[in-house]
Parts: sequence; structure tokens; C-alpha cells
Amino acid sequence: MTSSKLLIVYGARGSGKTANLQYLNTNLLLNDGDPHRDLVRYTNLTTKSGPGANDAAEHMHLSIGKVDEMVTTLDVYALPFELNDWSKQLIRTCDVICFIVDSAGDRQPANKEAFRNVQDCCPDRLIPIVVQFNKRDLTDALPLEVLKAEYDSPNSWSVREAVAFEGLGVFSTFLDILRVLKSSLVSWNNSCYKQI
Ligand SMILES: Nc1nc2c(ncn2[C@@H]2O[C@H](COP(=O)(O)OP(=O)(O)O)[C@@H](O)[C@H]2O)c(=O)[nH]1
Ligand SMILES: [Mg+2]
Repeated sequence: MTSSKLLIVYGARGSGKTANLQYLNTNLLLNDGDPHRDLVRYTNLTTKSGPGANDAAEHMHLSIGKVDEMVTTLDVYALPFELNDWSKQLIRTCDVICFIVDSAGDRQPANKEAFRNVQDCCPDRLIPIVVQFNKRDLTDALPLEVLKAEYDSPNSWSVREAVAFEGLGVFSTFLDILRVLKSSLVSWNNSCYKQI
């Protein structure tokens, strides 16, 4: 028996969703047929669009080892900013969201709009969110404390800093996502635990 989980990567346009997935695509091994390998890719990063989509989503299929004693696969979708019925449905049914924040001062309205979009999708269900503050290399990056206060919500599970196009912080963000998936806290009726 296997189970499958769904991770949605979302954020403002240009926040670094593709950069995160490209890094994982480059650094996770492709499955070599060994069933005991825990963290491998079954596919390369590809684009996929649902019905009526203007922009394509990016997709990757992984094996993440055992969750609740079951061999588990993970579908990862980085969604385009404009949400349609197909992508909203993916958000509603996902197990965990990775929300990417662009740290640049002038991108805060765009980040906030994206954060509202994702919260509006599922008002009746608290989906755990791992927040990544990306582009920490920028000279105009906002202080971490300012950003943390902005994205502190009941379902924010953890926060990470990253410079995704250099791969910094990408894997630690991904490990937090795996912790959320592997944690029994997820089955507590999706109530969230703060790790910040
Ligand atoms: N300075 C800086 N630029 C980044 C970083 N991560 C991504 N970028 C750049 O930001 C742009 C948008 O990134 P992309 O991953 O395509 O964003 P997406 O629209 O969310 O998929 C690209 O030019 C990336 O190279 C980062 O950590 N720092
Ligand atoms: Mg992209």
C-alpha cells in the first residue's frame, strides 16, 4: 500500500517558486529502482496545466519514504499566481503549502495579495503553511522580524530564510515540509503547531 501527499508551492509572481523547484530537481536523485531509497524523484520538473489554465503549473513527483508506516509519494505543484478553478481545487485538497515571500521592500503588496489568495481558497480548513522568505541577498530586503510579523498566521508552521537561486535555504525549507507531512500533528484535524 502506498499513500500520496500533495504540496503546493505558491507566492507572488517572481518570488522564486521556480528557483526552489529547479534546485530540488537538480539535487534530488532520480529514482534508480531501489525501493528502499527515501527521498528520490520519480520525474523531472515538467509543466502541467489543468483545464482553462493560462499559465502552466510546474510539477514534480517524488518518493518521500514512510509516513504513518505507509510508503508515500509526493506531488509538488508550483502554481501560477492567477488561480483558476483547477488550481484552487489543488490548494483545497493539498496537505501542505509552501508560501514563498519575496523579501524586496517593493514586493510586499504582491506578496500580501498572494497570501490572501491562498487563505481565501480554504476558509474552513487550516492547511499547514511553511513560509520561505526568499531573496535575502537583496540590499533592500526587509528585516526578518518585519516579515515574520506579516506572515504570522494560525496555520504558519515554520519560517525559513532563503536565497533560492543559489540554493541557500531551499533544502531546509523542504525538510520542514517533510516534517509537517511526517508529523502526527497533521492528523490532529489539521490544527497547526507553531514552530517559529
Ligand atoms: N536576488 C535574488 N533573485 C532571485 C532569488 N531567487 C530567485 N531569484 C530570481 O528572481 C526571478 C524570479 O524567480 P522565479 O523562480 O522564476 O520566480 P517565480 O515566478 O516565483 O517562479 C528570477 O530572475 C530568479 O533568478 C534570490 O534568492 N535572490
Ligand atoms: Mg515560475
